[in-house]
Amino acid sequence: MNFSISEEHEMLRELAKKFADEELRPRAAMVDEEGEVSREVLDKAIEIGFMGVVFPEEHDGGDMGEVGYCIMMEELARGCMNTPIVIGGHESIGAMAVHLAGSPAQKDKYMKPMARGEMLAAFALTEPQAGSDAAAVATMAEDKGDHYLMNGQKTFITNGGISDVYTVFAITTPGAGTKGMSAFIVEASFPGVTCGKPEKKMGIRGSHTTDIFFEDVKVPKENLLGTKDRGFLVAMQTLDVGRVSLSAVCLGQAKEALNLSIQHAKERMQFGKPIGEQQAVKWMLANMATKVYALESMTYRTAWMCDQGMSFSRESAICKLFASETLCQVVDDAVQVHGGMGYMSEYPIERMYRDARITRIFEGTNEIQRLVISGGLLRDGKF
Ligand code: COS
Repeated sequence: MNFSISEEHEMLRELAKKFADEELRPRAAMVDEEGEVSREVLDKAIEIGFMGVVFPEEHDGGDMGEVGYCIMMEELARGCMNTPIVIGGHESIGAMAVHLAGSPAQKDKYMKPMARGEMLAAFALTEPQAGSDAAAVATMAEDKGDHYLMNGQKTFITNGGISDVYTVFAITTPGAGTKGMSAFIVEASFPGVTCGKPEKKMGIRGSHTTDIFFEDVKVPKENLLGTKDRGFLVAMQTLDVGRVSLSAVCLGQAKEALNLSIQHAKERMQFGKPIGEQQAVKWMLANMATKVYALESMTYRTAWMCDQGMSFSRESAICKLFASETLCQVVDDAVQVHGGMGYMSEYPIERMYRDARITRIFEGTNEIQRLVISGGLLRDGKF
């Protein structure tokens, strides 16, 4: 077993850490208040190459693998939750679907500008009546000979309205369930593609979440992603990868909340001594650290499995489940350690508490993760 980090990955960590310290943390409260990650910050992230870290060099990516990508996401998430969520909507799932299923021609046309960050991507699977039940997608893509005619609506799409390209899942063979869905690359500029207004959210307010509407959109035949009627597989395989990097985001936020709590426990004086000398607070910090360490270990092990080409569906569901629940427990304890200050918007913990909640819902609710995990256990008859 080798748990050491390569020199390249260490350099990437330093780069992401510096970016989080200098660009993200100082702006985090403002981003939450204004409801937007600024273009300036995104442009800087693009310039450094953060939008394509996980993709291979031949497609103008950073070739850092899933392990490198998780390192980057963890460090960025220590600075703020919003920027890695915007990057993740693009890199973890939007562009990832093209990386996993795209033809050489599609990779030439779309992957390269996406990996360079010149083209922002989003993943459009969810619909008003198709959330956890991803197979219930109603968006239709009718074969019209030289193109597909797309009609339908997607909802809660991260990076909606700011993306140049959407990876869209639509029905090509009605009545065939998961075997009748196909994936498409749909440019935002195609006539008939429109988006709704940004949703007002409890947390991660700096990321755009909108509906996307498709009205008689002519999607060229060459924009079918992967094999016709096999789009459900593309969605599932993409989400497998996305859930690992989401765990890295949870890890970064959880570490930040723990560090803020340690600092507060050392500084806050009550009964004539720092509250960190009270057993109740010591235990909370110990419990937080234990969960964070377990999360760190499973995230990087699963990212490594992904890079080795091993099967990791179950592990990525376990990661996503544990990561989001750990983050919520850790930020909840962090509020408790901070006392009244943890409840005030003036301090970062209040924002982190709100931001954390979505992680138990998006990229597959935790109930779905439990279904995926237990389904595999019962099928295999063992862990
Ligand atoms: N990798 C490869 N294949 C997979 C897979 C995966 N991770 N998950 C499912 N499949 C395959 C199954 O093996 C099955 O293949 P066969 O029909 O050849 O046996 C097929 O896909 C259908 O799978 P299943 O029968 O499990 O489909 P269900 O409709 O029961 O749904 C869940 C499966 C619930 C797991 C799926 O709908 C899901 O993940 N929902 C959550 C969606 C989500 O995460 N949304 C978030 C919004 S997008 S950010």
